[in-house]
Amino acid sequence: MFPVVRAMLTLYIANKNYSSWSLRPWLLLHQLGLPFEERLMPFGWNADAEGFRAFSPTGRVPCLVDGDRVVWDSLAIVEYIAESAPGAWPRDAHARAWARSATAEMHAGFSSIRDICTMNLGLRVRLHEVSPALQAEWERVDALWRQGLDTFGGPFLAGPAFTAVDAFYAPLAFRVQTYAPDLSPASRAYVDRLLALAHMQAWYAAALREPWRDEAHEAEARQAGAWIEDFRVAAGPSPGTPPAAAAVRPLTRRE
Ligand SMILES: N[C@@H](CCC(=O)N[C@@H](CS)C(=O)NCC(=O)O)C(=O)O
Repeated sequence: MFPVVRAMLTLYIANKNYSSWSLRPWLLLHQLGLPFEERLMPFGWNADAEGFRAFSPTGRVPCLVDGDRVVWDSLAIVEYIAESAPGAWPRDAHARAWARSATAEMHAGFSSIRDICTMNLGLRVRLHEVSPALQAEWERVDALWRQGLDTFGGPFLAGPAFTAVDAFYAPLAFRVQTYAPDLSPASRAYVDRLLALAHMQAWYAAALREPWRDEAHEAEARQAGAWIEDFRVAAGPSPGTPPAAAAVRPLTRRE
């Protein structure tokens, strides 16, 4: 019996400057050293036709394609990866249960952080106001991170290795960089560790090089606060709608 050789994984993502959900499986795959092809589809691509539905059943990213299998939603993708990569979750059962709970909390919650402190990597923003709901969510994040680091000994949330729970909170590290919420020294040090990872730096550098501006995301960031700095390259032409023949042939980039 020959082992089944599966096709190369293909991960569809959107703009690195904006797409927090895309970062999660992208980072986990890289941290685990699993090869995959990255297809970056800027917001607005194919907008006049079916948009991201050309490759994703929900019209959203991330979306993983493995031969004839399509896996959508970041958490489903992480679980799919974990089936063939045991390091995706912590080895220790207690740490694994905690990591899964914290991951689920991120996946389903923190709506104020997501709505107000939207991901926009190149910006540094002074918020107009920090509502009680937003403050409470940052305090919850801080408590959760401290609990994981204290309980499992760090340097990552569920112990010595980077796992899926770190991938799920990685976009918050970029949001801390942009919006500078008050955090404990332990959480701040954890953010610095995430930001120092080579793959986080590669994602960040690529985000700053993107010339595309998605007006909906830009408007959210304008509404949130005053822009202190914008480190992105100058805005260039929008990705527009490719000709019909090329409509399902997305841009491909490899890092
Ligand atoms: N629950 C989904 C959320 C995915 C999501 O909202 N993705 C955004 C980009 S970060 C998207 O594709 N938006 C496209 C749109 O709204 O048209 C997941 O975990 O993957």
